[in-house]
Amino acid sequence: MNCQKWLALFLILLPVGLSSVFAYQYFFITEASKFSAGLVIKHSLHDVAVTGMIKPKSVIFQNFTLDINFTVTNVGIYPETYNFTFKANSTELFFSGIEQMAGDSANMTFSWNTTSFAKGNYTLNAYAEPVPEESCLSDNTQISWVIVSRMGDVTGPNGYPDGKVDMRDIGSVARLFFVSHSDQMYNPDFDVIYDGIINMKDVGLVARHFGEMEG
Ligand SMILES: [Ca+2]
Ligand SMILES: [Ca+2]
Repeated sequence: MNCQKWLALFLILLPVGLSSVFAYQYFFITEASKFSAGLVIKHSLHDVAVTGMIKPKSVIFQNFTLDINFTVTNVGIYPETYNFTFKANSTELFFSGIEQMAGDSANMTFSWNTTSFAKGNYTLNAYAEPVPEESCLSDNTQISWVIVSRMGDVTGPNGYPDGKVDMRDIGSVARLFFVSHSDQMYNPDFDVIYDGIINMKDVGLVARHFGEMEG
């Protein structure tokens, strides 16, 4: 829920109340709207938010590095000091203390080297710790996900890495041969050497690991 939208919703109620032919309805709706709007305004004064988390791809090979971008914003009306944390599952990967004037945004990039991470599905959690008197907490968290896979394993029968490198993986990359990031068909997960173009380097890397699997 975005708290600012609730404020707009309550204010819209006001004219609805005015046009009512029943005085008691008018009274009830306007008074309730004023009360609700007042509550929302009061609670929106202190409000920090994670306003962006961008991951370039959803599949990353173990031992590779994924750059993740974050934006945090002070959407309240007071200067705030707060903590930002980024976790993959329960592991804290990045921490930053933030100091912002009202309305300010900050961008951060974290390079996640997956070398010491087990292969598997990771829930990414970007979190702005609430400031005192903040009640709008729904915008303090953004969630995403990434799969860390074995080298060469980009897909499987269900569309996700399946632990083995076979013709399905090579075919998926080869089918996008010479597709670049500006093309609609471009899939960053198949741009395994992540440079904005799917070419022989990408196909070659996957092909070199052909036949490898878990166990
Ligand atoms: Ca596979
Ligand atoms: Ca590439």
